[in-house]
Amino acid sequence: TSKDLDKVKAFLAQNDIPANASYYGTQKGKNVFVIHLESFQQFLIDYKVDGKEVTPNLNAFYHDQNTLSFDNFYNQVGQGKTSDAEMMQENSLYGLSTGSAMTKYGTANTFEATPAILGQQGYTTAAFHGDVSTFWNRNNTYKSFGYNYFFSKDYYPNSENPNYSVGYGLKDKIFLKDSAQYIEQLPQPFYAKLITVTNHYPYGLDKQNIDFPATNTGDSTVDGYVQTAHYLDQSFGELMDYLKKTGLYDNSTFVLYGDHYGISENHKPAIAKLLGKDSVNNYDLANFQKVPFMIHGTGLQGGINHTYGGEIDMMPTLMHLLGVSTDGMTLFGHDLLSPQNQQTVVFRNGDWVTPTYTKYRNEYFDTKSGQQVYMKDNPALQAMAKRIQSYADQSLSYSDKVITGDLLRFDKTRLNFAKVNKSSYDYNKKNA
Ligand code: GP9
Ligand code: MN
Repeated sequence: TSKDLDKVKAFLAQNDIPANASYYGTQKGKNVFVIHLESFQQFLIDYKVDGKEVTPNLNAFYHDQNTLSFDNFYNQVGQGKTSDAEMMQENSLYGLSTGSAMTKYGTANTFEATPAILGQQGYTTAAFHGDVSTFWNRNNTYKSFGYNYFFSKDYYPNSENPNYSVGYGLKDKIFLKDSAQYIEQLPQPFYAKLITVTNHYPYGLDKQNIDFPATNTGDSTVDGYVQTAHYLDQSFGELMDYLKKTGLYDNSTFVLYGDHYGISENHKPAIAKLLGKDSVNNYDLANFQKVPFMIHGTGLQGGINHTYGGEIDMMPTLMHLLGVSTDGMTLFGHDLLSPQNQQTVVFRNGDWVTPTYTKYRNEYFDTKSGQQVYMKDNPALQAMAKRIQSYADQSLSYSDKVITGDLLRFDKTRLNFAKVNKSSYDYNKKNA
């Protein structure tokens, strides 16, 4: 009911923080590229194998003076994996504790998603992905999010040719190259989301595309990861080279993020080897959940930002850079550039990270030193854990209520927000 939404809004109002005035609106009106880096973890940035960088193009981008790069940024997905990352990135709503929110609620629910909001600001919005349109119920969910266009596998030349695909879909080099052809034709300003897929478990690549040494952890499901990550990096580099030639590079803002881990916690000995450690504990595993988050724009004041945050924070951060007010929006994340950011990262299972303490799998650690800390005889930890846990639990349960109760349909406070007309969109190639 609308009373339930009032409770959610009251909770969000208690935790509301102002934007950073020196960044607000600095990217206003620019084209936006969102590049979803499949299964890409932060540890890959500047990582070397046999003295060679795995991802030279992404590393250069990460260190560019016009890139804001976050190095304490965590994935917060649950079982919905990619779709949870998308839900957070587009809506600042968490995925659900089980299953995929996009699959269960994407078709019927009301959302106030980034494409719909930017559509109202005069943007053309399009999503691109080299898999079939139905995966994670994207074909329906993107209508609810307000995407004008969704270019899925059918739209790409030769997509039926098995040599053009590996794993879940088109090879990233082909996918990004052909997507650029569509993007160039979009009316500007546009918001274009590109979801890559080659760097996906089980990290397979045809011989001719392998251009990097595998690691030798002895774990065969892990050792190909740097090879597909390197391939993703090359695809990204080729896209950037192309966009520089067309001029789109200069009048666009780029948002890059890794959606979730590539190497699961079932591979602890291999993780230890990759990190150069004898073994890994829960603190190392919490750190291993870090993924990249980078925003690049010409003239943007870049640098490596150590603020603690996660995927839920991407949308308010981007909105403010674009000069779109988030007042009245139902967002569970916070602008990572706000000087008042509370830096509380909530994992989908209720664990959390702050700059002071990390809670992971019922153990507590000093976030700075990595030392395990114990509740007993530690009043500072007790007080903080109680406060943070309550915030984490409330955030997750209120976000769940928004989705399971379809609460945004009751949102009367955002009078200016035109409701998305789902039936006005047709993503079927046959009708395009
Ligand atoms: C498939 C892709 C993979 O379309 O996006 O999703 P994931 O398995 O990473 O959740
Ligand atoms: Mn994924």
